[in-house]
Amino acid sequence: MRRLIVLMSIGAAVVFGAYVFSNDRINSAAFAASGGIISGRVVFVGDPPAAKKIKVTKDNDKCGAEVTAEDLVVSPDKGIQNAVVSVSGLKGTPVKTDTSPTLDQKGCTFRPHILIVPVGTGVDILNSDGVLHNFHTYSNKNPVLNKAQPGFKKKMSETFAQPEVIKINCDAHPWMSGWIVVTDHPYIDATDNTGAFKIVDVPPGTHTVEVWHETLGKVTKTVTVKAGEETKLTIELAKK
Ligand SMILES: [Cu+2]
Repeated sequence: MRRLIVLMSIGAAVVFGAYVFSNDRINSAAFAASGGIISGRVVFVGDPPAAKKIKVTKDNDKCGAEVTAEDLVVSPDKGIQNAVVSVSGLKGTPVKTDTSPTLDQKGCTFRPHILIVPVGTGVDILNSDGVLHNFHTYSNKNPVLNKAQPGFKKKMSETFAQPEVIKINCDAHPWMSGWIVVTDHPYIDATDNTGAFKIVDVPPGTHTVEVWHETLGKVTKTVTVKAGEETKLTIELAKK
């Protein structure tokens, strides 16, 4: 009996192992066939200006005495945060997460400063401050939104049907600004606080990578992607 149990265990392990192995092989084969990765950093050329401070003139108990301007955020090693990197001319379904994309109004700033949103997906607009905000979009392709969000209204949901880079402001706090980037494809990322980005599953071939930053403008770069490989880029932006 004991020997039988041992044999059964070995058998189960072999079957389980074979399953895991074959599953891994299928996954890696699918990845290799489907595309490569474009990753890297967006960096500032020259000496970055010191971060600007903006005086907070109301709701100071929730928003503090000042906020740091986010129109140009550069790390000590010159990585530019909040640049949007995308691959031009590719079609695909945007990456959707299990939870709704979320834009919070916190400390009288938009968090995150740049939110990438798939077309047609509900965006939760939160009010963590509990003060009156007024959400205002400056869009051309999507309807303009100009909505008061009183302190008691913790959440609003909005959907954007057309791909567009939309500037957002708060009419109650003029220093509040951010961006909603509505995308109809998955080949897009915003740089983090080190200036890093990563775009996965890019079809093999030669592509144009576009970088956009709200005050430094746009640059493009040609890149060749190979299946299953990671292509690293350093993209430089300078003050115009
Ligand atoms: Cu506000």
